[in-house]
Amino acid sequence: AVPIVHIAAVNKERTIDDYQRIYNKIAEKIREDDEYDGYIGYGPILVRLGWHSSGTYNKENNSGGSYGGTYRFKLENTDPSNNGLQNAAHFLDPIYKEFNWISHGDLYTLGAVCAVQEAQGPKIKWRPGRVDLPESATPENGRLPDAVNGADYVRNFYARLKMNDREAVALTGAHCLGRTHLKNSGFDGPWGAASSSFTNEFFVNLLNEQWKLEKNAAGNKQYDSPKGYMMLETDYALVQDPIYLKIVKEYANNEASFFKDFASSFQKLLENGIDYPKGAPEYVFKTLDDQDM
Ligand code: HIF
Repeated sequence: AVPIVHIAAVNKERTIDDYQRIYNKIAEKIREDDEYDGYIGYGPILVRLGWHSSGTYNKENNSGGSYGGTYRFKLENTDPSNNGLQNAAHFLDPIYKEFNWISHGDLYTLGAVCAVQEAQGPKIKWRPGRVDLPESATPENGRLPDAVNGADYVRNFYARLKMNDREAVALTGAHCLGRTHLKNSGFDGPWGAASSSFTNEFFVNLLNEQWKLEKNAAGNKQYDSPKGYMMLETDYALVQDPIYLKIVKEYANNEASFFKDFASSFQKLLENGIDYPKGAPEYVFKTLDDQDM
């Protein structure tokens, strides 16, 4: 088969200021619509949309991924793995209306980068150039991960996204954000106390809480702690596998190390499958705080 090639199309008319304006609009709307999901706000679900629109990537034939913005097509946005993400897509609708020159893939990924940074997470380098592809480019359902699995599955899943063990563990730290919802995934509860702040709390809780495997109200197994926190089986796999465990301990003790590795792994996740021409611009956005906004 002919390999799929997705070359970033850089719009020479646009500068970092144009994208920073979109970043600021998203950030201000996160701040304004703060009552969403019991005052967790829209940040976590925007991170999930950015990653799910990228996480369909398959390194075997370079298909899927964020490039084509195919989440906007029904086949992809009705994948049961994407339950609940319409809230993030609707959040972005007015932003897209105002800045309709941006591609969907650029918007979904920029939303995730904005949400991580505004939650006090690391700065994540971001590059424009994704192009809206036609519906025929939509990947089939079933490429997103299933949480009822152990370390072997996690390792294989991340390998399809070209992620090694360190990158897999670093990425999983994003589960400090948000929560699981029975009506979306059949799981219930948050991973920790600070669901709207990006910290290394996920790793600290994984090591320090008293976890018990239980069946939730939907009949699905999850690990629960006395404080009301939860872990998916794929999360808990990170303390069951000795190679993963060593990295979990490192990140629990060294937030800076987690931030550094998360920033590079998350950029890679959002850019999988895209070829950037030499000299393609790479941006680091200012937070609203940085701008005294
Ligand atoms: Fe998640 N993830 N994720 N995830 N995820 C959920 C929610 C969030 C997996 C399963 C789930 C990543 C990897 C994996 C976020 C971010 C990232 C939910 C709950 C499930 C079941 C959805 C719901 O019920 O609303 C699995 C199996 C993964 C791979 C093994 C990434 C690394 C951690 C790549 C990642 O960045 C975020 C943020 C949420 C919270 C969404 C919310 O609405 O609060």
